[in-house]
Amino acid sequence: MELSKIRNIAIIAHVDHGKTTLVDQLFRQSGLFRDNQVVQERMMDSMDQERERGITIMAKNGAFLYKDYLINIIDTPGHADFGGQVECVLKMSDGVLLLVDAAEGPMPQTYFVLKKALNQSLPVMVVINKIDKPSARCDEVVNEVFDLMVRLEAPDHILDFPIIYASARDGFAVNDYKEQGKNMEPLFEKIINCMPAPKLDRSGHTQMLVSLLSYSSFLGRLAVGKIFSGTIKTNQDVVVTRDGVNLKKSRITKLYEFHGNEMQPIEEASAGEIVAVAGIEDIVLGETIADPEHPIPVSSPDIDPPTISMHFLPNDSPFSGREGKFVNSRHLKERLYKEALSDVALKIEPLQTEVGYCVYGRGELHLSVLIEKMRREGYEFQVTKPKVIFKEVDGKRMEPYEELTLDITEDSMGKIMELLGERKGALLDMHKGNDMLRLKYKITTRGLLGFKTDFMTQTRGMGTMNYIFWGYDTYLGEMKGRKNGVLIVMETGVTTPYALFGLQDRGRLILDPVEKVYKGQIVGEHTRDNDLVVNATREKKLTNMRAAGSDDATILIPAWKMSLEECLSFINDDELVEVTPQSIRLRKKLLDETARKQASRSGN
Ligand SMILES: Nc1nc2c(ncn2[C@@H]2O[C@H](COP(=O)(O)OP(=O)(O)OP(=O)(O)O)[C@@H](O)[C@H]2O)c(=O)[nH]1
Ligand SMILES: [Mg+2]
Repeated sequence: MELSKIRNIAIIAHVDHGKTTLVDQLFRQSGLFRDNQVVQERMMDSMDQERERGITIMAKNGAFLYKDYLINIIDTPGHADFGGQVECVLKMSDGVLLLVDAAEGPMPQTYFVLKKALNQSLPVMVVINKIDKPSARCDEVVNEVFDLMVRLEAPDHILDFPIIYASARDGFAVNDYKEQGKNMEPLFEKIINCMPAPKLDRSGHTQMLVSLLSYSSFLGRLAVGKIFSGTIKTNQDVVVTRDGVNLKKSRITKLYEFHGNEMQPIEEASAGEIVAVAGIEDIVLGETIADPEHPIPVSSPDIDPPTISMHFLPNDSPFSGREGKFVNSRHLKERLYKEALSDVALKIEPLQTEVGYCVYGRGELHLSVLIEKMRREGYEFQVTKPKVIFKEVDGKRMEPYEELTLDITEDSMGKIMELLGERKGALLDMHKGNDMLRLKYKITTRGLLGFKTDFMTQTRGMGTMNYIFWGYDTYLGEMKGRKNGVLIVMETGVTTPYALFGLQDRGRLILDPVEKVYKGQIVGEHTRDNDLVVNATREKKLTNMRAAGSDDATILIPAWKMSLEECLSFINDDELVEVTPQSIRLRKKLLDETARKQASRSGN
């Protein structure tokens, strides 16, 4: 494809503003599918967890033809925890579509992704999406986007951004939102007219920057990226390098281009095109595939540092090895390091004091998505409570802060403000929107850990919360942890309805009857602040006499089934979450009561 006929566009936005839905419509209306072809909704969200959670986790690219133009489109995740990928994939694009919800306006992540695009000097086209919403306020939102650009010190030519209005859901775009929309034609036209073609040298030496990595059991490791210079051919000898000094020899065995979200084999591709290379097993994000005679790397962007960490330990619970396929520390190590190769925001370090790994990431969701992914692949392991990463600056302890934006109804305001007060949040701003109240807080990342669960309960799922990394600031001192102790299983066995019934007054139970449990496992939350060892496996003494009505008494309150995220925010430092393909159990790190007492006496 001629360079002037290529457009490489990344779609960036806040969570849920409609990126993946827009990509669907662009694919559909470009005539990529047969009329009768059944196409899944939000097609780019192809991972299980993406479909279940309704969010994009991995950035992905796809391509389609419009007239005689090749348009590569990169769908990015909107959630702050996956922001590292946005920084990375922007290197493939020559321009961005900044999507903004016509009712919500710019949100924290809009600011973050726009900043990243401006850092890379990419031209921006603004798409005001969801104009079908009755609460849409297009003119105001355009002004807010303009103000945001000014705040970010965008240069004049970017302040003059092209604007288009759309309803990705209803499949139309219009240049004037008062017009009646028909289809996506105006958006296609604006992309080819307002977004630049790549300006690269096709006669230069081969250079392709790896911006996305994935794995297919069929093809092995797949490296996706833009060719920055020259051409790439199958059977070509190349080197893989990050610094131009350390070179790994390799060969291109399989080369692919994209059609929709599928790949088709090709023999050759040239600068400006986005392609996938299969079969280079040790290739890593940010590396360049280059000409062996002229190994010049393309610079890759600096990625924001991780803010939280968690220990991943091999499963040493008494039930270890029963439910998973991959159980030992070698499996754990290989899997974690493999993940870090394709996720720039993830860092892994071996622990000094015990067998296991410290995993650094961008947030609770980032790490819990990884845990869930590994568990589904058959891994068994244990994790500790997430911790934030502190820094020493001039001898002073600093900790990470987030800017938190909440949209809530007025009746939940009191409770939410109280909760954030306990977590040492500072209210920055409060104003009333249509029927919601918007609160802005500056809060430590530590204070925010586990807040989502409380927030959802207090707002009965009606509120929305968003946060972005604010930066490091003064350490705020001790933070109150969990108020309650836990109920701990006294001996290994099977829970009985009789025993659980007897425990209901002591606290909130998290296990059902007839579950296998081990000594030291957590069976519930105590009503008081101390831990209590209880008998959860007691059988009822059989008597010959049946007391009238006594059997009816064993009616159990349904167990509190915590999600993985809830478990992670529930546990204390001396507790672990045991994860297997079939179960999520909570346990004391030290299973033995005497050992726990000794440890607490010696202050460990
Ligand atoms: N009313 C309305 N809803 C829309 C429109 N576009 C998308 N939505 C809805 O908004 C929700 C989020 O859409 P997605 O396309 O998943 O949003 P996203 O930006 O890809 O979200 P993340 O990838 O998680 O950041 C879905 O329920 C869509 O149906 C639109 O134009 N109008
Ligand atoms: Mg999406």
